Amino acid sequence: LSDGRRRTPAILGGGRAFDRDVPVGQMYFPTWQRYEEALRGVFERQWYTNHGPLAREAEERMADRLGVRHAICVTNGTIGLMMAAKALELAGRVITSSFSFVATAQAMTWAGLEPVFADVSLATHHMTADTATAVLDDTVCAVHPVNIWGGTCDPAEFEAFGSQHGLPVYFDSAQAFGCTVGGRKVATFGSLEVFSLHATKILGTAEGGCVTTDDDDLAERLRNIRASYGTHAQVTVPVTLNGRFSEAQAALCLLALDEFDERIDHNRTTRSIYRSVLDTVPGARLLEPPNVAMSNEQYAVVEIDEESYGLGRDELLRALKAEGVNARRYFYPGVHRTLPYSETLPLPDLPNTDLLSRTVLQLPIGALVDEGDARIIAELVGEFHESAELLRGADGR
Ligand code: T4K
Repeated sequence: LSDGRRRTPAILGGGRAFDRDVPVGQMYFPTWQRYEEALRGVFERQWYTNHGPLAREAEERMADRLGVRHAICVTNGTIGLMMAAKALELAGRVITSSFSFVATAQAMTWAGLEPVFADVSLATHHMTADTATAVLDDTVCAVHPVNIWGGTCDPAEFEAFGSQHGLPVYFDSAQAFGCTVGGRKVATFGSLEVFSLHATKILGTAEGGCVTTDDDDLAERLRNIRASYGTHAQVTVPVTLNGRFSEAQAALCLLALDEFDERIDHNRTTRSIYRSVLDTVPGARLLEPPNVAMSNEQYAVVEIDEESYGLGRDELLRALKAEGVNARRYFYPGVHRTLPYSETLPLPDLPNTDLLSRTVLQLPIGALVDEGDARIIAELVGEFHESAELLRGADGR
């Protein structure tokens, strides 16, 4: 590769560039020794869940890190989104982005709401006040922007939009933990924000989530919903569930907070390698996380322009997979084209979402990708551009 030698791409029968599958997920975990040490205390105390000492400490440290009054840790991000809708006592239709993970809309459906899909900006991949306005009507009861790619929408713009139309605004910030916008930390915008702490996220607790808010009453409602009227003063809520954060999750969370800044640094280095190589490849553009002053750098998102790159996104994906590069086409298709929405809702006109879902590719980044891996992957993208004619239509079978 970097020495200029030509190799036969694996999809055409050559040897694989990697002898393992390189994942897109972050997969940052502490060493086994550190985790064992933390879990020893859990076993000694024989207190495994139900808001134990590690969960309480994790919530304090999360709130501190995020600069918010309340950080309510939950079993996973999806449950956090379901709880959010119930805590806000929403009823009706909610504007959101279809260019997201299906859980964004599915959590609404669980909560008895109907998603109204707004389009996104081609430049930022995020919903804007303009695209939300285009689908706004009297049946809408809230706005739910989604922050993706370690970037965000313009959250202050949405706060103003909510005030102007008398609508609560709550954010799916599953992919934006640790980001800042114009001097304000993501976690403090709108009525509340929901983060995912899944293993594929930069602050991973295997499964996990966190709901943040500066509103004391809302926080109390969320805590009551989380644990069947829970651990704090009881307040009336529409419904409860079990969204508890176990001590095992909390142990991982505390260790992850210790390592968080190093993880961002590692991701930043990986992205800079991708950027330096991909800058020389026509038609393969690395997206910079939009709107943020600081990003968690947790995604390497590439837009493939078929005409100048020479191959379509899916052809590139197949060629990468054959090499052991487990790139992903998040988010394909847009949620509006997935079940049940494709059958139960009129198909909305979302040209930008449809275009991005055909052209965007996630490259591996995170703990399991070192500088050498990133260089090889970026060079493969360049090599496939050079060999586009040979590769067009190849399916590796
Ligand atoms: N809102 C947004 C905007 C979200 O992105 C998400 C989650 C949510 C809401 C909901 O939050 P959670 O309820 O999940 O906390 C993955 C994640 O499971 C999901 O958390 C994430 N977004 C979504 C974007 O990606 P899949 O179905 O693509 O995951 P999977 O199993 O295919 O793994 C992805 C990559 O990571 C592969 O390369 C394999 C690798 N991997 C994965 C796991 C779990 C590993 O190497 N080891 C592992 O343990 O959804």
